[in-house]
Amino acid sequence: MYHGGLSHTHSHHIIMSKSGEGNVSWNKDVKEGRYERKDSLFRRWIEADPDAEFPAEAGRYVIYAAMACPWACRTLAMRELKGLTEVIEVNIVDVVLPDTGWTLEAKDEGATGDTINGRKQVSEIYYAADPEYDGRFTVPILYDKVNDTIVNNESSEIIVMLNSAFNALSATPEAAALDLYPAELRDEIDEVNERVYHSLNNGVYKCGFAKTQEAYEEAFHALNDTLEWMEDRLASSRYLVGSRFTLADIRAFVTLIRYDPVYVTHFKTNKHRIRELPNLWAYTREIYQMADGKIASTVNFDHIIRHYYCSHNSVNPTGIYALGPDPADLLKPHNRDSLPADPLPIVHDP
Ligand SMILES: N[C@@H](CCC(=O)N[C@@H](CS)C(=O)NCC(=O)O)C(=O)O
Repeated sequence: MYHGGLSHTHSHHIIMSKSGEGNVSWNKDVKEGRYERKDSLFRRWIEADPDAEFPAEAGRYVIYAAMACPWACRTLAMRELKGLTEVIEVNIVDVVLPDTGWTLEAKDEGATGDTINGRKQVSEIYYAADPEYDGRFTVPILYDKVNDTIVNNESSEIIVMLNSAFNALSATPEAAALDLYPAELRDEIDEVNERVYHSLNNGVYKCGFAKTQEAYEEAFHALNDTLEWMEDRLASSRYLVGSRFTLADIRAFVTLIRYDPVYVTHFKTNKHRIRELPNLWAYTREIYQMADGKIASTVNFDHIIRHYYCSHNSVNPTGIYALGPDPADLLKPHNRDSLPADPLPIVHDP
């Protein structure tokens, strides 16, 4: 079983230290001007085995997510592709993230509030799971109703669980069979993920939250090198790891889809727009259109745009949000069919 880079034991009391500052990380987790994302601290696993500590069961687990959040939306895309929408509930936080942390007041269209316990703050879920919790109050959260606890709050691990632990409960045999982390490709997927995580997924945040020119420039160059490397790779390869759509593509997509409307301006990642890199742009459109719009259903531009521009007061004090570009562009033909692709055994609902 894959456990990611860190142990998933409760070592967090050692890792985390008390901080008197606000909860949100973009002001707090900065060292010598560089934004340093902290590791997630709940790292337990749901397993197919009915005797496991957290066995896969219908109706037992809930994902708390922000539609704005690229990390959370990885897990929502997997839940859709794996036919698990009737098996795992989703609760959506409010659009704007105040200094005190994510709220669950169903303030915005598309925000559900906490339909399970009626909690108003994401931090309350963390304290229910661990009254001594001293880490960040992030989404996504994979929550267990039976024990009122958090199983895991690290999206890169939640998507691996969703890929295989719930297969017996998937809506269709095709969705159950869908394997986006096949054993024979894991080394290559992990290698791509490593680069894409540091320089792209987290790289855009390092640009946006940098507090020195030097830190910004370092992140900016690494980010653009990776985008250019991906653009080259996608000239002859349908997906990031050859002809097979994998977790590497889901993980890249959630950042690419936010790039032009948000990161280019808000995070100053303006060397390229994805729309000007033909292969990356066509690749982004293909994924958006994939699987009868199942992935597109996890993309909410209203939440994405308002969240970023209106939450990060230190980056954008006026809270004015930028309106472009037209998201309808995503529905233009992707023309990637000339590159070989393994068939994606998902598709229609029963
Ligand atoms: N490594 C985590 C990162 C999650 C994360 O940073 N989520 C952001 C939203 S995009 C968050 O909840 N931030 C609240 C905070 O930093 O206080 C994962 O991939 O699950």
